Amino acid sequence: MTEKDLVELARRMRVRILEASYNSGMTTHLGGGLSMVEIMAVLYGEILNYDYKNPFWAERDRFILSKGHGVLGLFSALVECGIMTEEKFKTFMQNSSDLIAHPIANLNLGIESSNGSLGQGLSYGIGIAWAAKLKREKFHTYVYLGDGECDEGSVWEAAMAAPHLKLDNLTVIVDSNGLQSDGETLKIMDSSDLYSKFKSFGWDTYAVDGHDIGGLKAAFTAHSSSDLPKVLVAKTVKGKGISFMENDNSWHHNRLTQGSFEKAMLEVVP
Ligand SMILES: Cc1ncc(C[n+]2csc(CCOP(=O)(O)OP(=O)(O)O)c2C)c(N)n1
Repeated sequence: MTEKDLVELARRMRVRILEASYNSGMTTHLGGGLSMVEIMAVLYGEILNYDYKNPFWAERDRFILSKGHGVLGLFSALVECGIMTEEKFKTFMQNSSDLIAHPIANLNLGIESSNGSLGQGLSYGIGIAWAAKLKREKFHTYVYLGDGECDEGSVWEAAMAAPHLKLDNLTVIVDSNGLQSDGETLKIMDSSDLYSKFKSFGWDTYAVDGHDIGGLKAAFTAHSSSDLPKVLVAKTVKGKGISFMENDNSWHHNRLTQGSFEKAMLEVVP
């Protein structure tokens, strides 16, 4: 896809996120879903290897949404790339739907793993990547973390293990939007220098603007000569793309009224 196509894909994903959230009539995790959009557009539009007609394809790349509350960022990508149907996506948060506030593993829908309890996904991804190495399978594993999630000690046990195991078939994205549910990430647990932390744990480390499609593509495709796992520490804006949500943490988990929905849509519908 061209950069222009990816920008348009990201715009469509934002429309889908707003519609799904509003139609659910519920509070949903909007801020952290919107900060994911360009990263997910580049991943699903360009980087990940998958067959949208066969989500069970053994050689597909694996994507683990460790910050599971970011489901709208994931589901909007899955429906855009044709793995999840429009009909299924419309059931988001409805009674008896497979699509609830956190992902439940369901390969038919392209959902690789169940998540929601923060701090679990990196260890899970390492297990998949390590098994793939041992079995000489060629796919790549991607794990998506939040910066608030990096307060979890389990992230750092896993971060030590991946370079030790030489998992060059693993890429982590840290969505560094500087906020978490209870406030500023810096004030709750100072994780401001995640770049240096991952670097010191032995990772092939990249600092990127998480909304710059060209920069993201370059970092995802950069080839290191080493056998190290890769991490993109992506500076993002929580609520990105909707001016009144950007950096306003009341949108971490909130409900769109008709008024706020219409106001938000004006910013993403040309
Ligand atoms: C183990 C665990 N503790 C607490 C929570 C509640 N929780 C949900 S989202 C969230 C904040 C996460 O912050 P971050 O990872 O930065 O996500 P983002 O700001 O991008 O939405 C918390 C603490 C949880 N889901 N799991």
